Amino acid sequence: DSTKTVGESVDYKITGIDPGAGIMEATEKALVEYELKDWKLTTGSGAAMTASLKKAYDKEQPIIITGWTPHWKFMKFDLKYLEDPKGVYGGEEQIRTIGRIGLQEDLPEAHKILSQFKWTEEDMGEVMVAIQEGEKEEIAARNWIDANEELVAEWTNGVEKVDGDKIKLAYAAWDSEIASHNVMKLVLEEMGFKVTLTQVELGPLWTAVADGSADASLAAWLPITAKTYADKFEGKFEELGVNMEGVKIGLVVPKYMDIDSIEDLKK
Ligand code: PBE
Repeated sequence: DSTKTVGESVDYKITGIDPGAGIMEATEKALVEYELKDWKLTTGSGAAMTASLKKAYDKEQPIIITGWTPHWKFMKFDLKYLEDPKGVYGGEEQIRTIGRIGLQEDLPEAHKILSQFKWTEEDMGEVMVAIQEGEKEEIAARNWIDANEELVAEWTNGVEKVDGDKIKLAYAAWDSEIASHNVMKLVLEEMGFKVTLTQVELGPLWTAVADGSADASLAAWLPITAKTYADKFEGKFEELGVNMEGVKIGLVVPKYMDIDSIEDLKK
């Protein structure tokens, strides 16, 4: 119905993900900064969000989601970021690898691999799309590693194999992090580690790295998205390096929607 405002057409709803995600905090802030008083942000999960997106998209219905890049949704659907003139979502950032204090002494070879881990949006995209198309996470990771031996060799360059040392990686249930952690699990296993992946929300993830109950995570979107956690746990974790450049979060809509900016939500 073209006589409706955007707000009316989506019931003043932005489809969110898990409550601990940095993008949820940023979106609550956006609602205040853009004075979107009648609007609400719903909570759910990454998987529920993409299911809602698919459902709306198939019927060409309006929907506004909390979105991020890299993510397979941009490869499967024609989507666009809403402009953010107030800069609430902060533009491009990085995904960084974080480790617990003491990791270098206790597991120097893992520390080295994690510090050397760096790939691109395209690399991660291949793993994500394979999983989204029904491949098992571990098989998608295996196939990607087999096809990218040179890059993987850079991560393990100068590393000696170990004999069953245990390492625990914490990650969140987002498609981007499911891809990265499954790849790293196999790489560490090839170097002799016994790897446990634990899936938690973002708050518990940072707590686990800070209190040492997890060894590392590849899921630190900084300097903006996870800033609250990085500030809270300052001095209680080590930054091991940037594992991806040029990533981004924001509000995302299908291209068939006739709006371009977060400002347009007020109309
Ligand atoms: N995300 C994906 C995360 C970082 C990676 C955008 C859902 C977050 O909002 O914290």
